Amino acid sequence: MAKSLSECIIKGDHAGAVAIVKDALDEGTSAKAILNDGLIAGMAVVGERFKRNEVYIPEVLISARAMKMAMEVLAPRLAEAGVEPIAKAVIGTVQGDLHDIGKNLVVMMLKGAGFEVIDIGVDARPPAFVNAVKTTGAQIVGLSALLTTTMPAMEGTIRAIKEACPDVKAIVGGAPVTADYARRIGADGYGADAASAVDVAKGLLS
Ligand code: B1M
Repeated sequence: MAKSLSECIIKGDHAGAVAIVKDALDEGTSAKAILNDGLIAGMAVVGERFKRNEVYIPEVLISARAMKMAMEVLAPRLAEAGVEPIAKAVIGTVQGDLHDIGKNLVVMMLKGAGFEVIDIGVDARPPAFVNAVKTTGAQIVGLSALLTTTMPAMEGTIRAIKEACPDVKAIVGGAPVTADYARRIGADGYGADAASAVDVAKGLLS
């Protein structure tokens, strides 16, 4: 099951992925094994290939759709089995910035890696981040910016988040953002791309 399910996710075969999940559940395979060994394992391969520029955004989106449709079948069984997400992450595009294609890819990759993601959308003001982190108890908060003019909003947002929730780990990313800039504004991590953001988030949890 696991290998063929992973293959369906990698190829973006949503009908195949849904069918395998249904069959595996009927055969008594645990929801956790289906999630970890099939779905997450498949998305991990997609993430690695994306980082190496072996696949591009359309392929990632197609794989993410297959993962999403398979998860719709699996989610109730995961809840019944009490399977918890590996962590919660709040993510948004900062105030003044409407770009969300990259942020949405980060959301998909995080979900694909087993995170529960609270997506607060675009043009998110600092209080929106703070409230979302407080109400959900998220361990990770992600900020995206695509404009040089909205990069400074990251600094103020991180300051507000850290003042209100000192334990949450903040990751930043987006085309104009660099690792050096991330350090200077007090972020805990920087993701050069969506797959790296997942690696960084996992690293900050451990
Ligand atoms: Co805008 N725009 N745009 N735009 N736009 C850029 C960014 C720009 C570079 C184009 C250009 O001039 N060459 C330029 C910015 C220049 C600058 O600041 N130096 C620009 C501008 C100027 C503007 C407007 C000001 C234009 C205007 O109105 N005069 C305006 C601003 C609106 C606003 O936000 N207030 C504007 C508007 C728009 C559209 C609405 C038309 C549209 C956005 C649609 C949408 O997102 N729903 C748009 C688009 C599509 C672009 C380009 C063409 C593509 C951006 C994109 O989606 N890239 C862009 C030019 C370009 O890049 N070629 C451009 C693909 C995406 C997957 O990449 O977002 O970098 P990216 O995400 C990557 C990584 O950066 C990383 O992972 C992703 C996947 O690997 N990443 C993270 C992203 N967030 C992360 C968070 C993380 C970790 C990693 O942790 C939390």
